[in-house]
Amino acid sequence: TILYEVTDGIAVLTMNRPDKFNAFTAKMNKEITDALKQAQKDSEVRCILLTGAGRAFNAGQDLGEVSDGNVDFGGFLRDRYNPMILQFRKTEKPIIAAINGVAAGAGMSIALACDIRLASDKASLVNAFVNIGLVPDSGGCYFLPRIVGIGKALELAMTGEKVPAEEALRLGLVNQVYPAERFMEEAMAYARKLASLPTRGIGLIKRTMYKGMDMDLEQTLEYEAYAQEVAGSTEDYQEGVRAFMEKRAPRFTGR
Ligand code: LHQ
Repeated sequence: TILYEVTDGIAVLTMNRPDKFNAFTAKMNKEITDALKQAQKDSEVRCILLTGAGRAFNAGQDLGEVSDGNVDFGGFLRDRYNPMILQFRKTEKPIIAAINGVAAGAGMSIALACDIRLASDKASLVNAFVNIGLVPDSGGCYFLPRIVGIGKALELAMTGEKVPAEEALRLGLVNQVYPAERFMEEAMAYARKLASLPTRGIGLIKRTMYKGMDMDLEQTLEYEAYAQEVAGSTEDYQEGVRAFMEKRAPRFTGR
């Protein structure tokens, strides 16, 4: 249910159940988790791009699987979704959500768990949980208020209304919007740019900034000092400074 391909240092993960709007099954949750682990291990991979096949990005949990009214919701989330969301955070490489179409429910949550969100002008985000009486899950209650602020987060979660790409851009819910006709080209160009940057430094930025959101100033300053020791020991730091002194463009290798 997931296609995994590495090109130009980018691991492209395509959620591939187009006739079901790429809705999640247990298999898909597991395959995304495994693909992220694989991308983390593969030193050739310097950026990860997550997208959906067909018209949708991801419509959330496949409701066909949970419609009989006898679902262990807590177990469902703890076993399937929570490990997947945590893996986005553990992956110390930039992850882009290339939101090609609608992202709803847990499909919106995984887009929020990515580090950068790019959207097609035909895409939309729907915090669909409330429409079926549920609570935003898969990190929805963590990421959404941190990205758009508590006021807007509560509104989106309580109304479940569809947010079109342009409005999502205005809210800071997505970083860029591109015309649908050239969406994947633009998203891949963005990914290639990220893949050419100091990968270890970026991994440390990701870890430190996310940690900073949950720590006080003093703890964050201390963690920055630690992270800088690690970043300062990379080849890319040496190359960056050398290139600056020599007034030329740096050639980063991700080491
Ligand atoms: C789908 C789905 C879908 C199956 C579209 N499942 N087929 C965690 C723990 C435990 C349990 C529950 O869930 C969770 C986490 C969650 O994610 S809860 C939230 C689950 N997701 C939703 O409630 C979203 C439901 N879908 C929609 O609201 C709409 O389909 C959206 C807004 C995504 C798209 O609307 P449209 O563009 O109007 O398309 P559509 O509704 O016509 O859907 C297209 C097809 O995709 C259709 O199939 P069909 O055979 O009739 O063409 C839908 O049935 C199917 N589909 N979402 N989640």
